Amino acid sequence: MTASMLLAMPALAWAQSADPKPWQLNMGRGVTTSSNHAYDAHMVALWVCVVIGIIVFGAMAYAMFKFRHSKGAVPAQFSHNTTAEIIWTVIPVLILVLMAWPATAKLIAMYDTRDSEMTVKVTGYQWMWKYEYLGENVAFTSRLDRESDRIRQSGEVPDLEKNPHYLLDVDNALVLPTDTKIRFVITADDVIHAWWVPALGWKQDAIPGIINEAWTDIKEPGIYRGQCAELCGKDHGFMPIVVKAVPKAEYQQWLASMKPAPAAEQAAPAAEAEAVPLEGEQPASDAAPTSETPAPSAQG
Ligand SMILES: [Cu+2]
Repeated sequence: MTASMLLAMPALAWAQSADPKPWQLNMGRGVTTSSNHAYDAHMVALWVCVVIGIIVFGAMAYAMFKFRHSKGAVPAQFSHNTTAEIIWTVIPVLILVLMAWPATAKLIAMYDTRDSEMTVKVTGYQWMWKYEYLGENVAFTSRLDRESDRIRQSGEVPDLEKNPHYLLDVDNALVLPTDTKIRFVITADDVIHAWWVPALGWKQDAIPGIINEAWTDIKEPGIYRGQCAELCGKDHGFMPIVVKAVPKAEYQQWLASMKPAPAAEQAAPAAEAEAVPLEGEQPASDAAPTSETPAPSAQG
């Protein structure tokens, strides 16, 4: 029934597929290679724990019932058994190595940003995000949507029915193409923030003066929500993240619509010429949130 419902309402299913559900017990699978790796590693660890739990508690229960005092059991007299100690040391070490091997491979893959097809620079500010599509001349800020802001300022109790994405909506979503290896360079302009969208499978610190890297490849179109994950000041809870993943063709259309109009491009050289006498102010304007020019270091 769930499958037919998903087929009947693809848009709705996409939009909600990655959100946590009430009473959800397990972690979400997410929609990227990294998130699936994390999910797989988690499931392997979970089942290893389940098997160990069954063996250990089973042996304990068996021993308690089989060798109880009322049945005439006599306590063992030995205090050390070298063979047993070697076995119960070696087996856990082997289990840990077997689990660490694939986990390490996945971790290395998570940090391999080579062969990415595009780069988005993410900058954290108190209290919003700025996104720059490097080399595309497209940049914008993304902040808490007005309705969420109104509700939080008014003191009224938010209603899940009326505002299902209270504090999880923004004015400008980060639009990304699906089936594309996207590299992120992540930094901040004031304090440490962290860019976190659970469905993508990772979070990355945004630190002033440092550029961190990450990458993603979103498999399914949809809306994926996240939040700043580093306590960054009084409005830390009010700088959500919304990623809108769309098919490649739709992304290209969107990107074209975001580029400055040709008229504005022609006007740009004149504006630059006027700006020349202000050379001394250059460092300040570099740091301003409105700067359209990506930092050279971010492109390397
Ligand atoms: Cu923050």
